Amino acid sequence: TEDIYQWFYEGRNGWWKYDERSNTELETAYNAGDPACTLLLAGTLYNIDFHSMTQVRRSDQTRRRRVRRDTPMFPSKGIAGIKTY
Ligand code: V3L
Repeated sequence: TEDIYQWFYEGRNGWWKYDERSNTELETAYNAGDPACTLLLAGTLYNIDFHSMTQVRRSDQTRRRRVRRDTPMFPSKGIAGIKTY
């Protein structure tokens, strides 16, 4: 709720914001200096690596997306697949 930074994952033609709970988990892990963070997203486990700045499915490493940590004002398609206009 108090996060200054927003995490984004890449879609086909732009960036999506992570949901608020995931964003807080990412910020906590990142600020703790952890190398990576594991998230359960829609029933699927993903690893977000803070060095490569990518998100990858733990069960299928070919399902990889770029991620970014930026201001919440950075243009996005919406939040976690829900479009905002
Ligand atoms: N948060 C929520 N859903 C996710 C996330 C995440 N961090 N990562 C993957 N998914 P994959 P366009 C995305 C969803 O990487 O039109 C968007 O949220 C992912 O949803 O192969 O390409 C949109 O809902 C996808 O449905 O494991 O920009 C949708 O894609 C599914 O998990 C279309 O977005 C498989 O992703």
